[in-house]
Amino acid sequence: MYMQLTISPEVQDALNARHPVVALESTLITHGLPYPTSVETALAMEAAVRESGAVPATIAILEGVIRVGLSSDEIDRLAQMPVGTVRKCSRRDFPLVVGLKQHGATTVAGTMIVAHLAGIKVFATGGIGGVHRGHPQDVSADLIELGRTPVAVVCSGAKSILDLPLTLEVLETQGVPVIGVGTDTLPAFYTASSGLPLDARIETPDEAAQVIAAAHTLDLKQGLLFTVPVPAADELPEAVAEAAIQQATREADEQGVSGKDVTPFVLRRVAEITEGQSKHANITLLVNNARVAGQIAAALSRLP
Ligand code: PSU
Ligand code: MN
Repeated sequence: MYMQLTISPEVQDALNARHPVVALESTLITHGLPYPTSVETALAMEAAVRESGAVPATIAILEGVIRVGLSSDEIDRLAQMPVGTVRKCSRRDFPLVVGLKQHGATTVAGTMIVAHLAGIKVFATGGIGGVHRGHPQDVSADLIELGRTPVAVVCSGAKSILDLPLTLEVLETQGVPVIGVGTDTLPAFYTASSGLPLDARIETPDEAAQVIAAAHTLDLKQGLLFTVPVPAADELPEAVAEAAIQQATREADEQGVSGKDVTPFVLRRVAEITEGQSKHANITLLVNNARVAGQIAAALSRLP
């Protein structure tokens, strides 16, 4: 796929100088969090990347132009756009948004595509998409993109709105290693552990960097998934998370919500049902993942 990118001067300078850069997605800003939490969190993630010694590159499509590195004002404008005016962009959406000069918010899949084209190797987010509970035919494009695009994604696993065992199976089929950072089990976003065992564990950013460097040397083309648990003090009680998720997914089914609308619908309902209890966990893990991704990118740029 050939795409024309507009890279901010700061990000371009960092890439030219081989300084660490971390990509950040925009769907969590437009479809994942309510305003103004969305913009506050996006800016806090950028700050956390900087504190780790890396340059943040928030990725989105504005009036059909694929942008790598947004200003704070642009992030704020994006966050304030009415939901219906910004397309949620995975691989299939790029020709539409670019061709028709629309606004687009990139998902994990979409952000991986752009990050790779820009030469950015590390990307931080909250949770990836997966296989939906009760709808095993609804497989997020994130899983397929992880199988074909060589970017390291740092996240807190996936929300248990998803069928996590099936999600791990698809990642295995796609050839994606799932690596616990200081954990043996798959984090479940709001809660530190799903109880599902992972077959790889590392402890330090340097180890992560070695794995990423090996992946690029081997040139097998797949992505890597590094999973970081939500910090213990900010975990949501599992019973609270589970009850909210069950109610939200039931409502989605009852209301006939389908396709790309399912995840934003469930995210919004879970936040409403837990009345902001989830908000704190959500923000903390996003900022923590941005910090860890910055450390990994910094470690990567120190390798010979
Ligand atoms: N999970 C979250 N928060 C999010 C998303 C997922 O906890 O904001 C967003 C990400 O952008 C992810 C996308 O790539 O939803 C997945 O959507 P779908 O399930 O439609 O593939
Ligand atoms: Mn889906």
